[in-house]
Amino acid sequence: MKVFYNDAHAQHHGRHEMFRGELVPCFEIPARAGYVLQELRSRGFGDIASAPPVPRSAFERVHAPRYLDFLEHAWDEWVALDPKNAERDALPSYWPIRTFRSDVLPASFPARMGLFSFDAGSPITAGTWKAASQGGACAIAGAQALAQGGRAAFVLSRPPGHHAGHDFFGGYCFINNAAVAAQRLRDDGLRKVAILDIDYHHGNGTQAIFHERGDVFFASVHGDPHTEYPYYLGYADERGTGAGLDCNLNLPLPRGTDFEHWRAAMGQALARIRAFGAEALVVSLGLDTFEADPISGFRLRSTDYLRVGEDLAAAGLPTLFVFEGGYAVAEVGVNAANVLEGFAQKAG
Ligand code: 7XA
Ligand code: ZN
Repeated sequence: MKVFYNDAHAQHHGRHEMFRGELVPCFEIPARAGYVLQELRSRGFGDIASAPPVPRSAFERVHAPRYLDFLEHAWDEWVALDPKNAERDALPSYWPIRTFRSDVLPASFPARMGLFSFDAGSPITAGTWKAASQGGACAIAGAQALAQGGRAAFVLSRPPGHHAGHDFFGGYCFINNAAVAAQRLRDDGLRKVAILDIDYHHGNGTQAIFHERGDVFFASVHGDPHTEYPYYLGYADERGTGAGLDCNLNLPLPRGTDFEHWRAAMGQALARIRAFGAEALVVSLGLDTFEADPISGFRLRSTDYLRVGEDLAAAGLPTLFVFEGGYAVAEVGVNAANVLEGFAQKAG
C-alpha cells in the first residue's frame, strides 16, 4: 500500500488549546504522526513517499478563496499585531453567531479569525499553513494513486481535516483532506465517490461540504453529538438536501459503545455505500475510538482495528485512508497500522 507522508506536518505544533475553561497543552501533537510512521516502517510498509506541492486551486474545489487567503497569511497578520505574538499561538475569541453578518470581511484580524472558525481549540502557529497545505497535497497524491488504478493508499498527515468546512477551521482541522481527495477523484473521472468517517467525532466539515450533492455519499459513525463534540451537527435526521437527499448517513452512538455495536454500525454504513454505487471509498481514519483515548468515549481495543481493516477491504472498493484523530499517542501507531494491515491481508 502506498503511503503519502506529509513531511511538513511538524511545522504545525500548537502549544495550547482552550479546554474546559483553561488553556491546556494541545492533544493534537506531531508525535502522533511520528508513532504511525515508526510503526509502518517497522512492519515493512516500504512504499512511503512525500507528495509534490499542488496549486491552491486544488483546495478551492472545496474551500472558499477568501478562507484560504486568510489561512495562508494568518500567522504573519498575527505577528504584525504585536511582535510578541511570535511567542504565542493565535486563537479566536469572537464569533459571528446568529444575527451577525458573515458577508462582511472585517479589517480586524481577530474578527476574521472568528469569522473563519468555530472553536477555540485549534491554534494557528507559524507553520500551520505549510503543514496543512502539504497535507492537502498528500490527499491529492493519494486520490491520484487510486484514480490510476491503485487498490489502496494511506495519507499520513496532520493536522487532521474532517471538521474543516468550506470556509472555516476548528476541531484541530484547517484543510479538509478527505474532501479534497474525494473531489479530486470526481475531477479525475469517477462518477460516484463515498466518504466513510470512522473518527470518534462527527466530520461536520465534510458533511457540510457535500450535503447538497448527489455524487459524493457521506457516512459517519461517531459519538452522539447530544453529548460529544462537535455538538451542533451529526444527528441521525441529517439526510442531505436537494440533489444530495439520502446521500448523507449519520450513525451516532452513545459514549461507552463497544466494538461489537460499533462494528455493526460500520457494516450498516458500508451497506449503504454499496447501494449508492460508489466507485471509490475515502476513509476518514480517526483512531480516537480507542478505549484509552483521552478525549473520547468508545471502547475499541488494538486488535479490533485489524477487523476494521478487514471489513473495509471486504467492501471491495479502491480505498484511500486519511489520518484524522487519535490522541492515545503511544498506541496510535499500532492502531493505525492494524487497520492497514487488516485491510492489506484481506484485500490480498
Ligand atoms: O476528530 N476530531 C477530533 O479528534 C478533535 C476533537 C476536538 C475536541 C475539542 C475539545 N475541546
Ligand atoms: Zn476525533
